[in-house]
Amino acid sequence: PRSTDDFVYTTYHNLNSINSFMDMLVAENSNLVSKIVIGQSYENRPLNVLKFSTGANRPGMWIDTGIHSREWVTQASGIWFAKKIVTDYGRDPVLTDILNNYDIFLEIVTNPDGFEYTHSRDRMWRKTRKPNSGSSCVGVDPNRNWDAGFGGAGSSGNPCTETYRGPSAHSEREVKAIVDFVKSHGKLKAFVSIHSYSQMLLYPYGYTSTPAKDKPELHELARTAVSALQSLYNTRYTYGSIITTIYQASGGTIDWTYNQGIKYSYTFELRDTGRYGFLLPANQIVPTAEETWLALMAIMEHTRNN
Ligand code: ING
Ligand code: ZN
Repeated sequence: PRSTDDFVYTTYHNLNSINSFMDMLVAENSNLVSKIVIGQSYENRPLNVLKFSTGANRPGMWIDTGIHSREWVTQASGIWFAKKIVTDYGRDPVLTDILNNYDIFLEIVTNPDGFEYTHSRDRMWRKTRKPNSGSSCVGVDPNRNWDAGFGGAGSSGNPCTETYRGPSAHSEREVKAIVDFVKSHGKLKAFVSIHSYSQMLLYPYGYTSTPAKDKPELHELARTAVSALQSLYNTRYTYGSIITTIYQASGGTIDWTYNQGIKYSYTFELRDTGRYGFLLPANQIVPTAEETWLALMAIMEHTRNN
C-alpha cells in the first residue's frame, strides 16, 4: 500500500508491514500523530508508540496491544484504532474534544520479538524472547513481570511455563520501557492493556482479592463500556476484577499502573470465547476493532469527565 487508505485492515500483518503502516500514518497526519521510541526490545527492535496530540503538556491516556505476541487480533485492532483516530479527529465531536484536551498513546506491537517469532517460527508464542540463565527455555511472561504482587500466586518461577514471571520485576526491556514512560510522563489518567481471548473487561486487582479502592466506579464504567460494545454486533462480555472474573494473576500490567495512581486501568480480553481462540479468523478483525472502539470511547469519555 502507498497510503493508509490502501492498507488492508481485514488481514493480519507482519512487523515490517505494521511498521510501514505507522510511518505512513505519521507522514499523512504529521500535525496529529508522531512516533516515539520508548526503548528497545531484547533483540534490539525499537519499541514504537504512536502519540496522538494536538497541544503541549496535556494529560494522557495509554492503550497497548500485543504484549502477548500470539494474540494477533489485538495488534490488528490497534492498527484499526490508529486509523480510526485520524479519521474521526475533527469529525466525531467526542473524540475531537478528547484529543483537544488529552494525548493518546498507542503501542501496537508491545512485544515485537515475540510477534516476529509468531510469524517465523511458532504461531502460539506468548512471552518475550529473552533467554533464561540455567534453562534451555526462552522468554518471560510480560504480564507477570510487573512490580505488583510480583512473585505471588498466579505466576510461575519455572522458565519453561507460559506464566514465568522472570528473575525480577521489570526484568524485561519491553516492560521496563513502559514503566519508565509512565513514571516520566507523570500524568496518564487511563491505561488500557489489550489481550485476547475471552470477551472480558477487567480491572484491578489480579494479585489480591482485596478490592481496589475505586472498585464501585470501575465496575460501573465497565458495565457502561461493555454495553456500548455489545450495542454494535451483540458480542457479550463479562466484566469485573481480574481475580474474580478470570483467575488470580500476579505481576500484571494494570495492577501496577493502578498502584501508580492511574485510576482508569483496564484490561480487555477481545474475541472470541474459545471457538478459534488466538487463531481468530481475519474476517473478524474489523468487527472486533469496531466494537472494542465503542468501549474504549466510553472509557476515554468517562476519563475526560472525571
Ligand atoms: N490473559 C491474561 C493473562 O495474562 C490477565 C489475563 C489480564 C491476567 C490482566 C492479569 C492481568 O493471563 C491472557 N489471555 O493473556
Ligand atoms: Zn494475553
